[in-house]
Amino acid sequence: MYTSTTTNRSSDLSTTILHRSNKANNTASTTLTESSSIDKLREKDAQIIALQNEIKHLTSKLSTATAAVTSSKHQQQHTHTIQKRNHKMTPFGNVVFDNHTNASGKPLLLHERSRMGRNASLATAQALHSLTSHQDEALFTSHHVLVSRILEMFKDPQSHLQYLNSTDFAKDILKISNKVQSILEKEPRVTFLQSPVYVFGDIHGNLEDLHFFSDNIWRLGISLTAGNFLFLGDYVDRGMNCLECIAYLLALKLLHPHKIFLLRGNHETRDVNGWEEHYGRRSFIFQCRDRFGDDVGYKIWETVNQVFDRLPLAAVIDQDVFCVHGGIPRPNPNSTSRILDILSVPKIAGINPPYEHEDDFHAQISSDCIWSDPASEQQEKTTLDPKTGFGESLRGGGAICFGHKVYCKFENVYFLLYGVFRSWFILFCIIMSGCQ
Ligand SMILES: [Mn+2]
Repeated sequence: MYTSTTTNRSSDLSTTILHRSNKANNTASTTLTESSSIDKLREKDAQIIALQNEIKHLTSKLSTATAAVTSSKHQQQHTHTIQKRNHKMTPFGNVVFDNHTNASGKPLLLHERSRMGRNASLATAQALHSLTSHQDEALFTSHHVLVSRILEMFKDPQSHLQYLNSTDFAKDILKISNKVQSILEKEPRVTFLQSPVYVFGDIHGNLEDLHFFSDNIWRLGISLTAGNFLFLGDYVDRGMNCLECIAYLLALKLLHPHKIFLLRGNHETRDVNGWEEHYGRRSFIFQCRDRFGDDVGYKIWETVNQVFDRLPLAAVIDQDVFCVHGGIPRPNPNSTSRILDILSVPKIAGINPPYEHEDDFHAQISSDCIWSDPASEQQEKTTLDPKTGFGESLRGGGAICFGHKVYCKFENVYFLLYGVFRSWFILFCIIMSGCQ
């Protein structure tokens, strides 16, 4: 603070003092303003800190929410993957077992068979399933020991002539025949098969045909070839190697009962394969007796015929393809299904000649299966009964032929689309739409 000494100066001084006083006032004012500003600044700082905290809180909340969304998405993807992995494969389309049942306990087999695709290797899956049991493996091994000499002989018959003319071969045929008989007794008279299936016509004692098939179709062996193998009958007579052929086929049946299926032909009857007068050296009975002598030869012939007595008469593939050696049998007036008629034939049937237990109806059904023929165009016009579609065959002896009308009426319930009748009528097609 200053004090004035003169008026002017006093005035100046006063001015100065005033000024200074003002300055002092200003200073005070400034001090007050600064204090207020600091307070405001502090207030602002507090607001900023509050805002920063809020931002932090919101950021944290946002990141938590983002993490939750990401986690949720990931979880959904993960769950989706698990659901996909846990998606169960349908039992049908892979393997169909006889013991599948629905909720009411009824078998699903027939229903599911209709849903199966043909391209899937169903039979292979079935074969793999059949190999899972240790008991089966043991059985397979014991059977393999029994048939090993026959399988070796089949590879090169010329180097096994001593065995083929020995009693060992005769004993092997008898043993295999007895075992195959019990396998066949468990099979129904109509075999229901799943594709893929190889279907073979008459073999007729022709070993070269069997070699051709084994070299080209089951080159790696039956067990390593996908699918089933169906033979339509007529294994003996006409050819010179009836014993070798039937021994090999029965050996295959014994080793692979669920892959090899043998139907019965008209030559699998005693009246035909014992007809030496007609077939001479090419008849089955002649070859048995010529090879092993009358006694052992007759025993072989009779035992193999007992196997023939037990062969199934027909097969149905995928409920589409009906396979039989001869043809469609005549219906019984009271029958609802020809398939059921064939299924009702006794498990042991001589046919020609019949056993005492075979009644007339079953004798006719089984005889028609192995003997009947598709009618020619000429027979269609002249021989056939217009009501039934059946007529007398040119073969005589009670054999019949069947025409267009028979196909149309045949098992339409089952929607059978194709028939396989005799080797020379392989894949005889029936177009259902043309059969109204
Ligand atoms: Mn034939």
